[in-house]
Order: sequence, then structure tokens, then C-alpha cells
Amino acid sequence: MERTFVIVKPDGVDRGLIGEVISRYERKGLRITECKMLRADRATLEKHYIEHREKPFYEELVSYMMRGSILIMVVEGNNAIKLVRNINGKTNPMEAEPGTIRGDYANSITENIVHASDSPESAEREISIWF
Ligand code: 3AN
Repeated sequence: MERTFVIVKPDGVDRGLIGEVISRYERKGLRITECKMLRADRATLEKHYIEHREKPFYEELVSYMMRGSILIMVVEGNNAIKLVRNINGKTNPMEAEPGTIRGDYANSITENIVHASDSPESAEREISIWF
């Protein structure tokens, strides 16, 4: 059993895609074990996105993530980390396959609806930051 950390980002919440995102994980056999709606503050986002702090898109990313409400959750199941990333699709919406969340709904590399952890270490680090 594995757990991963997911965010439905402000564009996903604003566009009414929370149910769509959650139902895709549930239909795959994964379980939502923690879930919370909130407005992210800068300090928490700076911890979450520490690996991107030198990137040119960092400020745009942090501002966008503070623009509106987000839904944070812990998703559990066998191979949850890889399965959730497959369901989300590639970061760049032009490379995300149809049938994935980003392939079906995103057209921006910054505003791409969801975040999910990329490794067991990231999952535990991110869960401890947000919950
Ligand atoms: P992922 O969320 O697919 O793991 P990361 O960790 O590389 O992708 O990037 C974190 C977030 O930063 C992305 N979800 C996206 O919102 C933003 N981002 C990544 N790359 C770029 C880029 N080249 N230009 C603008 N924003 C980006």
C-alpha cells in the first residue's frame, strides 16, 4: 500500500473539476483518505515548491497557487504514486495524452489543474507540509 499527495489547483477548483478529478482516482481503485479545502499561504507554497525556487516560472507558479481555493488530499492504494501521475498526464498539456486529466482539460503548463507527488520521499515530505 502506498500513499501520495494531490492538489486540485485553483483552476481545477474554479472550473468545477473537483468531482471529475476525484472520480478518476476512485474508479481506478484508489481511496481518498484525507481531504481539505483551503487557501494556500506563501510560506507553505515556498516549502512545497522548494525544488523550483530558482526556476524562471517560480513566482508565476506561487502567485497562481494563491489565486483561489485549492483542495488537498492524500490518495492511497497499490502503486498510488505512479497511478495518480498516469491519470494526471504529463506536465506540458501539449504532451499530455487524451484520456488523462491534463490531456482532457489543460491547455497551460502553469495552470494544469492538478499536482501529485513524484516519489515516495516527495509524498511523505508534502503530506507533512500540508497536513
Ligand atoms: P508536475 O506537477 O507535473 O510534477 P513539476 O513538478 O515539474 O510538474 O512542476 C510543478 C508545477 O510548476 C507544474 N505543475 C506547473 O504548474 C509549473 N511548471 C512546471 N514547468 C513549468 C514551465 N516550464 N513553465 C511554467 N510553469 C511550469
